Amino acid sequence: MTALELLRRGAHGGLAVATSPTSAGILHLGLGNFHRAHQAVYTAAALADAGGDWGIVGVASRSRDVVDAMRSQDQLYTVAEISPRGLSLSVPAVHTDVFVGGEEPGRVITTLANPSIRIVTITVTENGYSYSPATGHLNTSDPLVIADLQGGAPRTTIGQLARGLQLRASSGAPITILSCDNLSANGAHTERLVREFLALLPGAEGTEALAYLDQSVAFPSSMVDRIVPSTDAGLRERVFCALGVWDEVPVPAEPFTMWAIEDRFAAGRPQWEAGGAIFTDEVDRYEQLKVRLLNGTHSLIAYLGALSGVATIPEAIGLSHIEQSARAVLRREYEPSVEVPSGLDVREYEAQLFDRFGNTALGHRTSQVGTDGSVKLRQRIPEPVAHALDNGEMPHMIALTVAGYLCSIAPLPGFLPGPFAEAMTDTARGRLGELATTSRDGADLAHRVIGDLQLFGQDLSTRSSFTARVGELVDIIVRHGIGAAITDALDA
Ligand code: CS2
Repeated sequence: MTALELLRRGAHGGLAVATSPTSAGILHLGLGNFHRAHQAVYTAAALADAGGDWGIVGVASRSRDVVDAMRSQDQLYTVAEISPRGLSLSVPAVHTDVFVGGEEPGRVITTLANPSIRIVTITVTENGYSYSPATGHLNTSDPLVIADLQGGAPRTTIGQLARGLQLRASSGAPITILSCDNLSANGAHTERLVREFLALLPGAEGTEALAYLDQSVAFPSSMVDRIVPSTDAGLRERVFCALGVWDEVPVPAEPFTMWAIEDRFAAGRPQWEAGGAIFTDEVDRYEQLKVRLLNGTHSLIAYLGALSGVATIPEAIGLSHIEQSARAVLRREYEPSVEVPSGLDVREYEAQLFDRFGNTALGHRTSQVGTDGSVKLRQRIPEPVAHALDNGEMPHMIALTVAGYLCSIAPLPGFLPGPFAEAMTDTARGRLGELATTSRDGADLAHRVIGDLQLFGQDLSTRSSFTARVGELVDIIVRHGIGAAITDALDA
């Protein structure tokens, strides 16, 4: 597929194709499907509306696949909005260049230091920030962080940001670093990790960069939302049938999309409002609402669904006891812990969420949402659990989510979690799996993981009644199955 072909077909077929920008103002770290169906789409709308030098240089962390395919397609690809009503295609032509950061780490730094780049956007997932989930600080025992601190071309995102900013400090050119990952207070979190990295550098090296950060670098927070599954062969075929050209890397996405951003940019920004972005002082509220009501409920559906032998989120939510559990966790346990953004109707938000979870045409997989639970749940559960317990309530459905997670990732000997749970990847799988093989029962496992290991942070490690309830539910799952555990939690 060439740009020309796409543009010609777009002109004749009514396909939305933005005009490619000639120069880049944004460096994006994490060229995955999410970025290509989210920030890229907003940027295309901004360029179509107001123009500007806001092309994107996209950096994939390690994988060559998307980079090679995009290069052979003049950096173009299709976003396929999928709903039970059908397929709607668009081509956000906003990338001026793409490359693999793991192969060219020096280029990440020099691009970041180039004064024509004025924003760095980041989607490297919760797992990509090199911090210790227990403390929230930079994980200085991670060998990759240690290597980045010692010099040479950095491999971690935080190392790349810190080294790039260090180099940029000599020009003094202002820049904005905009995290778009599901981490609470993601701007402040990213800034803290970059500062911790710089503070550990010897002599004046870090001090000068820190002074530059004080003067010229902004780290606003943002809340991003769009369900974006992975690409499969079926989608390539469908796009080919609709478009008549072969796109190797189309991105499937739900029609819904949201981006709430703190309007604190050091060197300008695209008119992302044109794509519907909300600039607000209440990003923290949007973020909590989304990370808890959407992502927290999503995790529950994923673990209960996978353990019930179900491949997709819509199939799982189609089972009445899982739907009931999802409504219970959202209403009784997540919702009371959040402050709703002004003007947002939470009942409408909830109704929309359940429509989104139920999008059968999208087929979002339980194994995808259940992946990396060790890092994701850390963002989703500790505060709502503390909120409930402090109000004298046991959050049974969040305890069930954690029990489902443990049974999926660290099954006790003799328990078979099934193929969808086994397909979930998690950096803690090895460690937790070992703990499970030597645990006496669910109570022992929960105590070791939540208490001793502090997998979900220090505060939760001290909440022994919650840990005990998780352990009880693990034992029910192991002895009587997931259905019995759901009934137990719902009836409690
Ligand atoms: C999901 C998210 O994989 C997960 O954990 O909850 O990726 C979710 O689909 C997005 O955050 C929606 O914006």
